[in-house]
Amino acid sequence: MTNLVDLRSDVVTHPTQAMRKAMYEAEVGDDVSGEDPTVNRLEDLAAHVMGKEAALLVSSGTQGNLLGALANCRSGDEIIAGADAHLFWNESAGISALGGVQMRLVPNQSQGALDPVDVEAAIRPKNDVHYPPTALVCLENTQNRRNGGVVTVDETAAVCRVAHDHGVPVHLDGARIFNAAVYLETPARELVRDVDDVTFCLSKGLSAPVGSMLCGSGEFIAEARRWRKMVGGGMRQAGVIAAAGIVALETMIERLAQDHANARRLSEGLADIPGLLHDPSEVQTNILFFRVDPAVGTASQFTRRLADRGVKVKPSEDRIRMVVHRHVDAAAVDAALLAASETVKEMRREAGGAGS
Ligand code: TLP
Repeated sequence: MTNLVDLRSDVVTHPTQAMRKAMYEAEVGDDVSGEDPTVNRLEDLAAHVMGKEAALLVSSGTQGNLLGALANCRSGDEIIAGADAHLFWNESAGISALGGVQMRLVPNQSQGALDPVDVEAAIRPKNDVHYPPTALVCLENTQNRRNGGVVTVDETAAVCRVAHDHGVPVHLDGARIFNAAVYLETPARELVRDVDDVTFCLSKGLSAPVGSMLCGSGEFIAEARRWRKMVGGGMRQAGVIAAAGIVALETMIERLAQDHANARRLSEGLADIPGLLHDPSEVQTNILFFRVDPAVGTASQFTRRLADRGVKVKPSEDRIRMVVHRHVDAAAVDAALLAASETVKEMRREAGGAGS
């Protein structure tokens, strides 16, 4: 059966026609030598949008987080991050493996923010040879594993205040920062005002085919540029990629509100399906998680059977994640809900009517 609805991630979005045209027509040069005019334009635009001095085009969000760590830390340092951080769970331990950096985890609050009290308590005392120096605090907004939860300006400021009081810089994994900005109706630059550097993705809800941006001070970006070359991320005529990124930043941000509205529709529909456990009050942006009542079956059984009905989702331990994006409209949401409801009905029948 063909896939009717792909809810695995917003990374599956294809470039728009306007992006394809811009890529076709892109003026290019050798970006490693700083000579690609389209990359330079994108980097200037990203720096402006984030209110930072400079920006760097990187291959992925993972590379943005890696360079954020490499440029801020030395081998033997320690990073403080949320226990649900993407850079802890889903980036192949790159920061530890390539940066020689240890991670100290503090709990994420329900929508993903870190408690400044926890962060302050985790900062290592200086001048004690037993401790690794705390070199960086990492935040994430929106918080992927917390239902795409939104972290507010005040919550970000509070953590930055304690980190900065101890002379520790703050890196933000803002892969989906524009989802937070649209949800809060606050410009992204406000949300990142207090962090020292931020990475965000062009290739998720914004629909560009490739690329993320790392933004920060001129000095920091110069250092990150050196590290990018070292990890093999220096690209040549990357203007072809950057052209789509410019279209993404100029035209694709506001429409994320549609994804949030469709995610809400999906969330409310899921909450009404007996046998699925889901709380719509947790959903703010385009990501949602739910569980299958254990009396009915497991997340992986549900995922397999849903795929047979043409709906692709991602199991994540005992939860199932759905991510709404540009290729999922209201009709696709309704089709996914029907498929989910029929799947659970079938599973409940087989389990002898279990689950409520
Ligand atoms: N997240 C992806 C992958 O984990 C599969 C997804 O589908 O959600 N930070 C955050 C918060 C992210 O969600 C992701 C990607 C990244 C960083 C890494 O971005 P990429 O995939 O560009 O390396």
